[in-house]
Amino acid sequence: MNDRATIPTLENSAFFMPFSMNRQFKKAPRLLSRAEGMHYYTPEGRKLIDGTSGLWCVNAGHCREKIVKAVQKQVAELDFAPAFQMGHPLAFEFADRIAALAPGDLKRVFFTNSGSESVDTALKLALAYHRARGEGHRMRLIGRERGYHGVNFGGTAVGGVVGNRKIFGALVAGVDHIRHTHDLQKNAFSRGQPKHGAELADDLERLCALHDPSTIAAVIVEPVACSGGVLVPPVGYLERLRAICDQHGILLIFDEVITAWGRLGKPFGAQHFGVLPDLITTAKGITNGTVPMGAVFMRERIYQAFMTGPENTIEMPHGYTYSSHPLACAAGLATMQVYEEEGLLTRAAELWPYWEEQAHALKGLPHVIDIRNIGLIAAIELAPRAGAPGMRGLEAHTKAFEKGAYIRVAGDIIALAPPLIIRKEEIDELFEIVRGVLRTIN
Ligand code: PXG
Ligand code: PLP
Repeated sequence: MNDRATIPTLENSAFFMPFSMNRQFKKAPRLLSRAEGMHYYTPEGRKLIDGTSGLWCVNAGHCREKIVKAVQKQVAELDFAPAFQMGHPLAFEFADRIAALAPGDLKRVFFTNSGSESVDTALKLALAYHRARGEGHRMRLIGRERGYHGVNFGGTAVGGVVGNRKIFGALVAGVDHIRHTHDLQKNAFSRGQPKHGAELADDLERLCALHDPSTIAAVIVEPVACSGGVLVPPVGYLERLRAICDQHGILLIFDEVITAWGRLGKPFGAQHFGVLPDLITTAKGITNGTVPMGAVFMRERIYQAFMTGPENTIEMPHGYTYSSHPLACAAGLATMQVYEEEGLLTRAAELWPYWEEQAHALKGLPHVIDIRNIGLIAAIELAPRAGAPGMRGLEAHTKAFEKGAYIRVAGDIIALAPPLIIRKEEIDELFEIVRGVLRTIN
């Protein structure tokens, strides 16, 4: 029998919610119980337009039939297969499928289960690569202020969002950070890449001079820093970082957990910017958010550096129980099929001008101090309320939920990145809701 008294209410639920205001949420929950295409539905049946692709991951829209069917079929056929010293065919097929989309010679793929795991995997690969080549003295890892690289130890250490690191102690030794690129005085209301700030990449030269470049293994940056508030790289900035890394033998890692899989109008952000990193981390859209998965892409020389020595040795003592999980591979293959059939990996480039126009049309609304955009991403930055930073952002989030849109905020910055299937009428609808919300925030 169902004894109601033993069913926990949401208010005292055991669930310790991630990155959430637990107590506030549990008193006034915002629940989602169903999704389809561009929309979420609440348990009461209210329809919400999805303004941030879930958490930047549902690039083809929700509950796509091909992906659903592929996962259903797979779970009934091969639920799990060990990937250590064993394999299943879909893992090899999926690696080859996504490697074909990757830029340059980044054609070798290591599977993980999330962006955080991809980041820590890439950092470990960088350290091990240098060691394999006799440069084990390269132990330092460089991140960037306001960068987000997930929540595992390595990613937290190279990350630069202060609130995400300060309570966790010393983290990982030998980490330093270059400056972020956000400069509203020079670049407010930029469309696409801001004009000013390529020279901020020279901050890496400062760290090279300080630490000696021969101690630095890798630099990790997001081509567009999304979680930290949508910071679009200034024109020439990424090229300059690449040149400095080349000059000093430092590996350049692009964390493309958000920018990969079509967000900028190409399969990878690196292809949009025309800058080739040494490693790329991905996750999220790789399975359209359906089954957790991540993948690290590396250049051939990195892979080959490990393929030396006797063949009866494990070349990379790293991997996860669920690396190349059959459900994730099935979901990923179906996702790539949907992306290809519907042209979704380039659709952001087509929508870009319209998206940009509609985003910048919000200029002049109360508290709006910046609007910036790239690909199918836009950010609306609000002036913080005196003495209460983040409150305007929080209000925007909850009011949008009431008015029929799900959107993400980072502090007082509204971040929009809808599924790549969005139609122009839906772009209008999304910005109309945001406009209505902004009019009511004091
Ligand atoms: N790197 C980057 C660049 C990311 O954006 C991660 C690593 C970590 O991925 P996992 O799968 O471990 O969460 C991310 C994740 C937001 C938001 O609204 C962004 C992320 C996750 C949740 C919320 O900004 N990015
Ligand atoms: N902790 C223990 C005790 C384990 O046995 C394992 C994996 O076998 C792990 C952690 C790592 O788990 P995963 O491979 O899912 O990351």
